[in-house]
Amino acid sequence: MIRNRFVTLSPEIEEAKREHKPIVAMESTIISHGMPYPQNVETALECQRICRENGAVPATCAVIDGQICVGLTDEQIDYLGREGKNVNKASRRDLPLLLALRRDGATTVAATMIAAASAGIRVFATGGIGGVHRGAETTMDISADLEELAHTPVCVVCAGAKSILDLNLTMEYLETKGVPVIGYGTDELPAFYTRKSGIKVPWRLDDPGLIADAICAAEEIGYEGGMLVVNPIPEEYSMDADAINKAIDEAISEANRLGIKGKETTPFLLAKIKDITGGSSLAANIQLVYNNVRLAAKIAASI
Ligand code: PSU
Ligand code: MN
Repeated sequence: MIRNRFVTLSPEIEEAKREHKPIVAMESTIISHGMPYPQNVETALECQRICRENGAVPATCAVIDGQICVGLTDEQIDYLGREGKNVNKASRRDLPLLLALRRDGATTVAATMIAAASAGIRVFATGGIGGVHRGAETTMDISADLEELAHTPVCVVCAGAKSILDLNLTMEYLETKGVPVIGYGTDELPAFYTRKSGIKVPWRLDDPGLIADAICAAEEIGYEGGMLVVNPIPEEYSMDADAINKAIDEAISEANRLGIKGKETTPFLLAKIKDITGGSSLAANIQLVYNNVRLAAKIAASI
């Protein structure tokens, strides 16, 4: 735990730390850039409720006025949701500047892992992580989320990765960096909107308690880096693979045609896929996040 003048824990998180209660971190780029208003705010608040219902204290993270905030008020969440893309999308490389200039930033998985680790929080729930983009062999577009998983000791629970990414290369990268990838109740990497990708994961665990044991073992040996738990979207909300893959291909072609690059790529693709699918991808996205929060709370409670 690294406490300094740039990190603020909410009173609820301070108390949870003091009393050794289970805590689950959550990101805020998903609020500002990952979903439209008002579903983004409704989803973020519902995630916090589900987290509490499953025995853990929610710590949504963002940079507000140059402070890394661990635990946000409902008003702060509403602000990030309403402002949407006007808020800086804050990944690792943005943090020093946002702090020094006293700006606001919605934290990506990478930046949220840094916030969580600075508060000694070991479990983090989100929807999808960034990864190696398709065509990365020429663009070198690889999300900083993967490097963060290699270095920062936080267990991230997600629904796999969208096929806007090259899933095979993403798995290779995680292997090279020594990041454990654990399928929760599955042998396969889920592809976010669908439960299967055809790509094997190195480990499968069916019990949140065993995932907690792995986190504790890593901590005891001073293991550098985090872990990735991949949790398939519940069957009843999973999408038709052909339809969603067609929408993703179309969104990628459009991004290439418009020359979208850098940090704009992922938010552009997410919004485009939502439009192409007439909003049904958003409904699936919301449900898989809830499912991940439930699992993360159970893992945190077992530590
Ligand atoms: N994937 C999603 N939804 C998201 C993101 C990714 O399905 O909201 C967001 C997360 O905040 C993630 C970030 O950390 O995008 C990755 O952005 P980039 O690819 O620019 O690193
Ligand atoms: Mn990128």
